[in-house]
Amino acid sequence: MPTRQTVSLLKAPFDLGAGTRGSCLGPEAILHAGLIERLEALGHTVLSEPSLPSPRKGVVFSNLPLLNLPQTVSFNRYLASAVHKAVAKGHFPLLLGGDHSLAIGSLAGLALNGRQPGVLWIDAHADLNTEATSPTGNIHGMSLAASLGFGHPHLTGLRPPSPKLDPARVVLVASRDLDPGEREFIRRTGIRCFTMQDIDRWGMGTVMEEAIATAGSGPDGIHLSFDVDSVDPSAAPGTGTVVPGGLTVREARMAMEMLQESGLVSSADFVEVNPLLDLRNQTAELAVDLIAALLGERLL
Ligand code: 6HN
Ligand code: MN
Ligand code: MN
Ligand code: MN
Repeated sequence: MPTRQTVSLLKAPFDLGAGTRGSCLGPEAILHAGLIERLEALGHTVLSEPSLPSPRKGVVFSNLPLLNLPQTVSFNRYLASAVHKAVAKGHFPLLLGGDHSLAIGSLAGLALNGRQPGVLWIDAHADLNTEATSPTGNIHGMSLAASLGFGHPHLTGLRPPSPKLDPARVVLVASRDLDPGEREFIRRTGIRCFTMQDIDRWGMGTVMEEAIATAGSGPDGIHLSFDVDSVDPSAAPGTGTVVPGGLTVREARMAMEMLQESGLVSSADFVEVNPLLDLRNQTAELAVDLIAALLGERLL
C-alpha cells in the first residue's frame, strides 16, 4: 500500500490555450474512466472539488500573438487559488486538464505556498515559447517559459513571485517537437532535456533516474506535469497535437512507477486529454492507469 493521501481533484475544463477545442471535456472523460474508484481502492481519500468555472464559449479573441489571453489569465488565477488552498490543507493537488496552459496556474499556486519544486515536464513539446517565438499564438505552448519568468507579464506575473521555478531543477522528458526558439531557450538556460532519441539510446529507466535526481535535488520535491501527447499516438490518439515516435505505454507507466518509488512527487497535472479526438475513451483510460501508478498502484 502506498502512503495514504488526501487527493484534491481539481477539474479544469479549459481549452482556450490550445489551437484545437475539446480538451475542456478531458476531466469528465477521465472521471468516466474510473479515476476516483481506482484511487479510493488504493486507500486514498479523494476530494472531488467542484469544477473550476469554465469561461464563456463562442467568443474567440484573436489578439495575436497571444490567443485568448484574458480568459487564460483569469482561469489560471482561479486555478492558482485552488491549488494554493489544497496545498495549505496538506492535500495532493491533482489537476485534470484541460490544455497545458493550466500548468501556469498550477505552478503559481504552489509558489503561493512558498514552494519551489523541481518540475518534470513529460511532453512531446517543451512549451518554452514566448509570444516572440511562438509559431501559433497558443498559450499552451508557452506555459513552461512563463513559469520560468519569460513571456507576457500577465502570464509570468499571474501571481507573485516570478519566476516560479529554478531552471536547474526543470527537466523535459520525451521531447520530440521543438520549435527553433525553444531550442535556443534550452541552450541558453541549460535546462535538462531528454529527447526521444535519449530514451531510445539509454532506455527509459536510466533517463528517469537522472531526471528524478535532477528535478528532485531541491527541498520541495517534484511537480509532475504530464502531457498525454508524450505517449505515442498509437496508444494516446485523443489529444490535439499528436507527434509520432512517442513513449510506449510501458515507458510511460514505468516513469510513474519510478516517481512513486522516489516518494518525491507532491502535486501533478495530467493535461491535453481531448475526448472529441479519442477512440473509445482510450486516452482517458491510459491517463487513469498512469495516475493510479503514480499514486501507488502496483502490478503485483
Ligand atoms: N502542448 N510548439 C507548438 C506551439 O504552438 O507552441 C505546440 C505546442 C503544444 C503545446 O502540447 O501543450
Ligand atoms: Mn471547449
Ligand atoms: Mn504540453
Ligand atoms: Mn504537448
